[in-house]
Amino acid sequence: MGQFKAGKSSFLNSLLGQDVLPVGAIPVTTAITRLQYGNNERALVRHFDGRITEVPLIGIVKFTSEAENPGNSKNVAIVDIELPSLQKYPGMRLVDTPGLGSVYKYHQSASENWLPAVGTALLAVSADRPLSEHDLELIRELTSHTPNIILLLTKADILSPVQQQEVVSFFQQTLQRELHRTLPVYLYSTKSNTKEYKQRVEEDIFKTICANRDSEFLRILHYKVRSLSQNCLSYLRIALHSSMQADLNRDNLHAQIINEKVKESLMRDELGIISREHQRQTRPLIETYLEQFKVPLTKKVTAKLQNEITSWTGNLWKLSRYYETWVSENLSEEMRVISKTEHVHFLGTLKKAHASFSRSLEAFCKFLGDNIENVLGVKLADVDWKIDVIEPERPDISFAKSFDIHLDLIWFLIPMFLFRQIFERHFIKAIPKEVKINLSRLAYQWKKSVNNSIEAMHAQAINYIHDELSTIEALLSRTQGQTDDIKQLIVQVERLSDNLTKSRI
Ligand SMILES: Nc1nc2c(ncn2[C@@H]2O[C@H](COP(=O)(O)OP(=O)(O)OP(=O)(O)O)[C@@H](O)[C@H]2O)c(=O)[nH]1
Ligand SMILES: [Mg+2]
Repeated sequence: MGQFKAGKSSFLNSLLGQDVLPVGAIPVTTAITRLQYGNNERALVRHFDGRITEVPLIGIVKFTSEAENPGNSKNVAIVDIELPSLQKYPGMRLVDTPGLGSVYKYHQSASENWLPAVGTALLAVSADRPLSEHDLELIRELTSHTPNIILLLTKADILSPVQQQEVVSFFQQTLQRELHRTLPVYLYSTKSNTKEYKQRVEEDIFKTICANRDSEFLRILHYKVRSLSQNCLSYLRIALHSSMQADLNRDNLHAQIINEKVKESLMRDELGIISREHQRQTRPLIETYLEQFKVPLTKKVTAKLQNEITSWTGNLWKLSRYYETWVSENLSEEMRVISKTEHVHFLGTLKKAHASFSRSLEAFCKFLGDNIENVLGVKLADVDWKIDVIEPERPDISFAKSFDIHLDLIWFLIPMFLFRQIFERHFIKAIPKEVKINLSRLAYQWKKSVNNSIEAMHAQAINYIHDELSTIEALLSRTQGQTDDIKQLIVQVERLSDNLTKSRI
């Protein structure tokens, strides 16, 4: 790797002892070129679309040089070259990359994209441009991709031995100051002392790597995965932080929107109280209203009975049956009439309960709307939360008879011609009680019916509140945080990274 014109391609040609790669005074290398051992000399051009073409070695310049493949218009991904001369480096691949920092932006991106694939990085720095800020930046980037970074001071021939030493110590000082590390530095020249330089580089770098090829490979691989894990972890921690923040915000949001004033359980309690209170008052209210009918009705029925009873014939038993049927029919009819004409007056608690439910819902709606507007700045759409007035059903007014005249059990002992008047009086005297019982039953039947309606309105109000709160709850939790998922990922990545550290080679 290295800046443009650092002498990368020249170095590799020199190492190979063969001018395989194009070199020049202007930016040249335009495609990643890999060199490795092969029985025969051959070059394979791999295109981005997956196409692979074999070209004569001499022809690779058509694909790897800027002059013949400007801006990589031929869409070359990689050129693979196989050379018998590389037999001395089994299992190793030399890679020439386009130079960094030239006017050709494409060269820059091609090399940067290669970074994650770097094994041992040999960073060429030309003696006439000793260690620029770009080189330092490249070292920083390489640090997350490989543990092996070696500096190659190229074009050493343009410096005197003293200057060479100066440059090398400048390298180390700068590295120490800027990156707090040192790196091995090798000198190279294709012009003078090439043999010595080459020998050192071969011995120290390439032969060492080849001798430990597999373990080096694993070591670099582990380093990459660890480094990747660390990068992932730092992103995941940011994600975790923001997710936790989002959870907190959401919880706060929830607490602010669904506060005490609109809490479902409290609303249920409140509506329950309204329902019970009004239901409790229904019967007394109806009974009080019916009170006014007692006296006139008693008078009317008594008069009618007095008028009709004289025509009844038979013994006491028969008389009693007549009486029962007569009272039952007449009072039922009277009750039916009252029920029909007066029932609107029985609905007082129903109307009051309706008003209370409506008020309670209105307040709930307002509080919720205010909360949402305050917290989210959104206005809740107007909802039509009208409680229907549920008309009570007309109760069935045919009452079973209720008589406590047990005298008829002994009718055969009683001579009617002596006692008939006493019995008639007895029957007539019983009328006020019958009227009272019938009115009370009417009140009871209507109470049941009215209270059923109150209960139905109660259920309706609860449904409104439940549905509304469920919708809002669902909306608030739709953006469910990913905190748990992220935490799990962090644990997985940490475990992976730990395992790699333990099996460190
Ligand atoms: N004096 C001297 N010049 C050299 C040496 N090595 C390479 N050069 C010259 O440096 C120039 C660039 O060499 P290249 O090998 O093309 O450099 P590169 O780093 O591959 O360049 P790009 O592929 O464009 O990034 C050429 O003109 C070479 O002749 C050396 O050791 N000494
Ligand atoms: Mg080159």
